[in-house]
Amino acid sequence: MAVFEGTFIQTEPLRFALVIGRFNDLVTNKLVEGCQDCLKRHGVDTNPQGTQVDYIYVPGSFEVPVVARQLALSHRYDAVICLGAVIRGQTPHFDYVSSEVAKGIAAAAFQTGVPVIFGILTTDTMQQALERAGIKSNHGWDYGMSALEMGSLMRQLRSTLTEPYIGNSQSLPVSLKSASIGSFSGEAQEMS
Ligand code: INI
Repeated sequence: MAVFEGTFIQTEPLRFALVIGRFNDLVTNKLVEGCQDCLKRHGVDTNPQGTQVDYIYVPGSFEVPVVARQLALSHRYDAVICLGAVIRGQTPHFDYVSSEVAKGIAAAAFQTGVPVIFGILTTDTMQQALERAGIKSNHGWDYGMSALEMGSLMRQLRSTLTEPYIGNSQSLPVSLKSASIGSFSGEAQEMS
């Protein structure tokens, strides 16, 4: 058997989309900076004019999932990173927005098979949000790390799991391999 895990090196082929909610942009702009810093220090060209990262802005966190799903469906990206900040106010709005965003982001990943990173801060106060967006630490960095890890892991899995596991098939002659596999055709799609 084997161990598969993501890596943080050789990031040149990886491509990412950042979906960013403008609501509470004092916080979300800082998350973007933290995420860019992480990707850049791991060798990713974060320039919007470059070939590795696209930036897509939406009004608020509630709009993030539909866009994330569309981007994931394109299969242009190794991971889609969702950045937003939902801050509790005096009304139940927070609960509606935060629960829909969490469900929507999970659904986008499940439906497409593309890692969709949950980078939505949900806090009680603006102070708590700012502390997590640069004042104490910057979770944008962590979301970048998750994207690198998942993006590279999924590349490995796609390139390895295109054949079903039939015991120690590595040691079989090619003719026997195809005889035991039958007419299987892998569903995994290679990124171009
Ligand atoms: N959007 C956020 O990203 N964070 C919030 O805290 C927030 N609050 O509290 O209202 C918020 N609302 C806007 C929402 O995401 C949509 O953009 C809006 O409802 C239009 O669909």
